[in-house]
Amino acid sequence: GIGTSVPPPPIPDPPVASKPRALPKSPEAVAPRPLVVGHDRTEPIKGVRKAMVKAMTAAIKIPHFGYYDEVDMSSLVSMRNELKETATARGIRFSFMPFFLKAASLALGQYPLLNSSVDEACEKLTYKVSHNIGLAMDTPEGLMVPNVKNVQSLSLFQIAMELNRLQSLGENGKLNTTDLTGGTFTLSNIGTIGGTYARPVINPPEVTIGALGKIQILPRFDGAGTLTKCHILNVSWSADHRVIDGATMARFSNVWKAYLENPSSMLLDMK
Ligand code: CAO
Repeated sequence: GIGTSVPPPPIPDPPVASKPRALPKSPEAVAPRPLVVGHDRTEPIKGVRKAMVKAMTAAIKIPHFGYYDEVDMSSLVSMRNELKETATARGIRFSFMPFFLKAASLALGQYPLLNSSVDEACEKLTYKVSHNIGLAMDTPEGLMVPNVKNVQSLSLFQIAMELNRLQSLGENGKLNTTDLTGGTFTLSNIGTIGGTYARPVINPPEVTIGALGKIQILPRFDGAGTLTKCHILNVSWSADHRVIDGATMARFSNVWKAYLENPSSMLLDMK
C-alpha cells in the first residue's frame, strides 16, 4: 500500500565453482517471468521524425540497386594521421569524411549521371553542376542530412572546415534550410557507430547514396600473395535503378575506391 516500501530481494552471492562446469549444449530452460513496468505510451510523430516519414515513404517507391565492395584504407589511415596533426594545429577536426567526400566528387566528375536528380514522375533527369554532397548525421533531434556545397571546388581542408561547422550546428539543433537543401548525392558514415554493410535508402530527388561501415583491421593477401594487416572499409551503394544501371554504379565505385586506396592519386586530379 501507499507509504510502505518493499525492500528489494537480496542479491545472492555468485555460486563458487569447485571445478569448471561444462557449457550446456543448449540454453537452459528458464521459466519466463513477466516483467511489466509502467504503461504503453503513444505520442504523435512530428518534427524531424515526421520529415523522415515523408522522405522515406517517397524513397521506398524507388527501385534500389545495391552494390557492395571493400576498400583497403591502409595508406589512407596513415596519410590521415599525418594531415590530422596539421589540421588540429589549425583548430579543425579532421576525420575520414573529407577523403570520402572528395573521392566521391572526383569520381562524380567521371560519372556525372550519379550526381543527377529525377523528378517525381521520373520523366526528366537533371545533371547537376555542383557536387553538393550530403552526409547523414545522427543528431540529438534525429537523422538530418546537411550537405557540403561545391565539393568539386574545395580542398580537403576546406571540406573539413565545412564538416566541422555542420557538425556543431547539428549537435546544437541549429542546421538551417540552406544547409539541409540542395544536396545532389549522399554519404552515410554509419561506421562511426559500427557495422560493415548496410542498405541505405536513396534521398530523393537524388539517385545515389553510399553507406560506409566501420574500418576494421583484417588480414588480406597483397598482390604478391603475402598476408598483410589491412584497414578494411566496407561500402554499400544504393542507386535508382530506373535511371542508373548496375555497370555504371560499379564503375563509379571502382574509381572512388581507387582514389581511397591510392590517396596520393587524388592529388593528381584535384583542382
Ligand atoms: N570507421 C572507423 N572509424 C571512423 C569511421 C569509420 N567508418 N568514421 C570515422 N571514424 C573515426 C573518426 O576518424 C574519429 O576518430 P579520431 O578521433 O581518430 O579522428 C571518430 O571515429 C569520430 O568521428 P566523428 O563522428 O567525430 O566524425 P566523422 O566526420 O567521421 O563523422 C558524422 C561525422 C556526422 C558522419 C557522424 O558523426 C555520424 O553522425 N554518423 C552516423 C551517421 C548515421 O546515422 N547514418 C545512418 C543514416 S540512415 O538512418
